[in-house]
Amino acid sequence: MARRIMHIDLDAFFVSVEQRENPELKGKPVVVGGRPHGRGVVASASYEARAFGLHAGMPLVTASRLCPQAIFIEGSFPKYRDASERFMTIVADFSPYVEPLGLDEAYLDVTGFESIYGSIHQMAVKIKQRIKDELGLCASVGIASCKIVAKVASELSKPDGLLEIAAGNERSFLAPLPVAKLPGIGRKTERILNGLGINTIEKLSIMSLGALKSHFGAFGEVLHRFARGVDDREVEPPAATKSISRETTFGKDSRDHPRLKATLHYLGERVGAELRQRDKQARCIILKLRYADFTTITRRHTLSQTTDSDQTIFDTGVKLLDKALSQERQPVRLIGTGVSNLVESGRQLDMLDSSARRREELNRAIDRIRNKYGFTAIQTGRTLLLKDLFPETGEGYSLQTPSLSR
Ligand code: TTP
Ligand code: MG
Repeated sequence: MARRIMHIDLDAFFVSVEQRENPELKGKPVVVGGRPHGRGVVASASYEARAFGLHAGMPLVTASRLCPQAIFIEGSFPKYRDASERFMTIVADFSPYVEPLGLDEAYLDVTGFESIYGSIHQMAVKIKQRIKDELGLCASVGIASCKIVAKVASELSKPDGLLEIAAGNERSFLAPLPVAKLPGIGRKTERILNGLGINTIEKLSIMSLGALKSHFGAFGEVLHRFARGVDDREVEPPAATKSISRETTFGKDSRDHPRLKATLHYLGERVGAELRQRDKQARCIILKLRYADFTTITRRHTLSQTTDSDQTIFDTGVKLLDKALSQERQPVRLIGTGVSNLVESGRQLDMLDSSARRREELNRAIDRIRNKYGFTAIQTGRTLLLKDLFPETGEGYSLQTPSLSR
């Protein structure tokens, strides 16, 4: 099936967040980046400011000369990060194949999604609407058969745009555009190309591969493909979590075995809960210790079967702990436990034997209560000892777990 790729980019992102919070800024030339006479550069300019020639990267001094009436705002990053996270969450509701780029951009592989939304165009309309309703921001969307064309399309459609390039039209769509519109072509490449008389993407697309390689090396091959609207790069979701771990530093160094074990149990339950929440199983259990002199060791044990059970994480951790302590006399400053070599769980309860199954069901029941009332709503028998270590665990019920002890 021919691929459909969507590129979404928020319009004048930093500025739009400021305008959302202060409607007086709407419809005006606004710049986020700092004081007009400071040494900084423009980070984001409203479209009204762009009409005066202002753009990202321009020194603020130049910007205030070109557009003295512009409103300059220093900006505050946590606000933008928050909006960015919410943007990515909305987008992730529409496709599991999302590749976030920076703060305000994402690629989505939406191949085959027309069956859900009627058309990919309709899907894009819905995404834009949710971003508007829930974030108060405008997004521009490009749709095409590959990343590069989708990205150029979203850029060209701005602001508040939506542009779909039909399969087969990639090259003719790019052809008339100036070379600088092709992502990857910066000032320097543009200058070299212009020096060779290459101003449009069409002219770039008919340059020989040999000539491009002689000027730009390996990048010449990329230019050759991109200029013809050819780009087989996949949409790559961020690398999956490789390990999960928790650790804690004691207020006072300790070699007290029950205390070390109880802490390990508490940390192991946290690791197990996250493992199950992510629907993963682990093959490798990790123990980390830091001794009083700051020497830090990590010990691993590989299981014969994958697990997501608190009990297995704990039992394995204790074995590693006992072995490590037998080889070292110092008290412990920090203890941690974790899991790695993760696989999708794809768990089938029926395949487990009855005691493993009971344990599994118990773990899940505990997870449900903790999700509802907080992690410390339940303490398993072994972690009760931690009340003085973690006073906040003193609240809530305690659940003795005889079924966990064999
Ligand atoms: P962009 O998406 O490149 O720009 P934009 O969202 O402001 O405008 P457009 O409508 O053209 O998409 O970058 C997103 C944000 O990243 C931008 O609002 C501010 C920040 N940024 C910088 O801090 N410095 C920069 O040089 C650029 C390009 C962006
Ligand atoms: Mg943007």
